[in-house]
Amino acid sequence: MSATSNKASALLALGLFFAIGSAHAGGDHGDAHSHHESVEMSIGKPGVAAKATRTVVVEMGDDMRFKPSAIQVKRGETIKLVVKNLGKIKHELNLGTQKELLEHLEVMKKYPDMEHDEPNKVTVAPGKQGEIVWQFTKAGKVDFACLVPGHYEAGMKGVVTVGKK
Ligand SMILES: [Cu+2]
Repeated sequence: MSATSNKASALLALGLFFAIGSAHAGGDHGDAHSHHESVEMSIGKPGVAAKATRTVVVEMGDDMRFKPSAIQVKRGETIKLVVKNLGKIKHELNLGTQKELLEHLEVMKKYPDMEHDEPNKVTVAPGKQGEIVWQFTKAGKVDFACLVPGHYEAGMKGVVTVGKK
C-alpha cells in the first residue's frame, strides 16, 4: 500500500514538473502555437511572394489604429502586406478568425514578450516594417488585430473582406 502511494505521489510530482515545463515552453513560442495550422485553412494560406498581385501598405501607430483598417481583396488573390510601425512601441499584425485572435489574445496576456514568426503574423519593432504574404482563398471576412496586451482592447483591429471574384 505504501509502495503504491509513493509511486502515485512520484507520478504526481512528475506531472507537475511537466505542467510547469510546458507553461514555459509557451513563452518561447513553442507548443502554444500548434493550433494555428488548422486556422490557416479557414482564412487562406501562406502566399508565395512571386505570385503576389498587389502590395498593400498597412501602417500601425501608437494611436492603436491600423491604416487602413479595411482591406478589400478578391478570392484567390495573393497580397503582400507591408506592415509599417510608425509608433514608438512594438505592434503586430495577426491575421485570423475572430475566435482565433481572441484565443491568442489570452496567450499574449500571459506572455507579452512573445515574438511571432508564423506566416500569418508579424511583430514589428518601432520604426521598422515587416511583411506578410497571404493568399485569401475563401470568400468572407478575415480579421486582423494587434494582440500586444491592451492594443486590441483599445481598438487596434481591422478586417479583410474577400470578395467572391
Ligand atoms: Cu499594437
